[in-house]
Amino acid sequence: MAQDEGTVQAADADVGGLQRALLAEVASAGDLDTLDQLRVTALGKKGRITALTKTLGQLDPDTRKHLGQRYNRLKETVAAAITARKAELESEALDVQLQAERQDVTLPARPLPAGRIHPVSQVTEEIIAIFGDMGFTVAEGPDVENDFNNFSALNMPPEHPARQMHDTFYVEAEQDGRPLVLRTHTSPVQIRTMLAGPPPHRIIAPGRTYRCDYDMTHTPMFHQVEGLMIDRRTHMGHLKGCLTDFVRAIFERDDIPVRFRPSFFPFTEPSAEMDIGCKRQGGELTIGAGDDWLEILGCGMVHPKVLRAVGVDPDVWQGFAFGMGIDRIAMLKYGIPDLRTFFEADLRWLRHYGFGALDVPTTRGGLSR
Ligand code: 2U9
Repeated sequence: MAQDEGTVQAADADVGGLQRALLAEVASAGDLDTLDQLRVTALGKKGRITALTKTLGQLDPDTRKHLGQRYNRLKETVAAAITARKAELESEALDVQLQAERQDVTLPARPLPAGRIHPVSQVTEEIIAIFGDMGFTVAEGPDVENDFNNFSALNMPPEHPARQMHDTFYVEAEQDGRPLVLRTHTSPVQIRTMLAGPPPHRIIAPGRTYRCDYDMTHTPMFHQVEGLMIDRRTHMGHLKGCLTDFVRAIFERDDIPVRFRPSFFPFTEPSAEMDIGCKRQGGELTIGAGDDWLEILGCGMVHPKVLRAVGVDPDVWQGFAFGMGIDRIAMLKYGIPDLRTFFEADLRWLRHYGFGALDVPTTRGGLSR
């Protein structure tokens, strides 16, 4: 059957008008919601273009074919216009969002929180920085220790009188038939280090230690740092040089006189206590050249029995060890009179004696402010 010319011309004109109208609406859609509404009213199941295609069934085949193609082109044209407008609107929306969430990366950083670093933490970092420069690494161990690591391996067998001096806190748990303890010194860290691997060793062990004691200069928890250097030819001269350099670095004075007095510790032989020069005047203590001495740490050559206890041959390996109270160093260095105030968590005290989070001590950049 021939194409119905009249119907075709009228429909063509309608489609042309509808296309112009729809494209104009698409172009003027101001946001994504409006555009989507438009998509539904034009192309949806009950939309205007869909309604047109439903009329095709009543037409003769030629007209149906012609108009079918025409409607399809209309559909494609409108769909393409909607897609393009959608991309435009999304890009505009992103621009608006980026503008609203704009960050000025040149603004200064937020002010640091007001917290302060505790003097014990600061001095610990200072000590780590000094020994770090000498090649010592930091070793750590648990606060709850077994009898072997805390006592027996350190030449303090059960019933040894030195054990009494430690005022030990016992834990209600046992290992190998002996109670566990809160470590009375950080020496068990050196024992663990030597059990874990062969010499040479060059470590420091800073950390919490516990003894049942409480007065102006003792608290049940305090901080120690101990050091251990084991090598084939390590001798007392190395010990003296290393610790002399250390005290001059920590107190930031090159002229501090030092002396070593003989002493006794079960775990070192020979043993010594190290004093540094100071001046006492009108109740004030100044570290450095003066007519007085101040005990600062204990040290010695590691006892052969201690080396044997951890499987190190004392005829091949030897070395030195030392120990000191970190809290006491902090008191001396920063003029803090009462040890007990360290552990009172008094904010006013901390604001006064504490350090800024960015005062990170290094031997080059300065240890303290
Ligand atoms: C091993 C071998 C030897 C560690 C040492 C001292 C001397 C010492 C005290 C100082 C003040 C403890 O805080 S304090 O009461 N310490 O005098 N410490 S030698 O000797 C060791 C440690 C581990 C394996």
